[in-house]
Amino acid sequence: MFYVPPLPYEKNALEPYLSAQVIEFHYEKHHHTYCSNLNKILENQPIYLNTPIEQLLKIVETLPIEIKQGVINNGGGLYNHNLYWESMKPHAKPAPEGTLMEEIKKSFVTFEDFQKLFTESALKLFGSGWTWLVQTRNGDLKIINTANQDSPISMGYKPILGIDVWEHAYYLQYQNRRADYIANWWKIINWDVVSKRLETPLA
Ligand code: MN3
Repeated sequence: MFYVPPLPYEKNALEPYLSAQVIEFHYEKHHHTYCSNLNKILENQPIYLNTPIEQLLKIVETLPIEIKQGVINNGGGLYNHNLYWESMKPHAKPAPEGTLMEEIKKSFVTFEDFQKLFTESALKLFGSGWTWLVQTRNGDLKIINTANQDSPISMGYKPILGIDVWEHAYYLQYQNRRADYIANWWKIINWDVVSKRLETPLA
């Protein structure tokens, strides 16, 4: 059985950058629905139901055809949102320190250049999807966009940081102003959690 981890803060804790109302719908409705759909899809597949979500996303291409797309959509939806909520906090630092900062500079020269490229990538994503900072197999950092709930894990990458740019992530508060949502999201990143991902192997 899969479950949705508790939010690591109160629903109003990220205001004014992300409203309690957005979090209420996004976490309680969207996120929980991915999880319950995944459990439903796998209810007769006990082996997969007991596989860690990261492993399941890694082997998604090998899954039986009748469950594969459901796992891509709902397993991806579960994992991506777990990572999204964990990556935010109130009273956040403006930038990472230590290894993550060094690696970002190695790949993007300055932190500001990284932020600019990441933001541009998120702004130009057409339709529903996510923008990610990922680590490739040879250890480099890279910015990618994924469609729908596709997981970077299924592409052989380790997700380090991700922003949900589906309209459901911001529309109630920002309407069509995706740029404002992204600009404010940078103010609530939990860089300690994000840094730890870089240093920890994927489960
Ligand atoms: Mn979402």
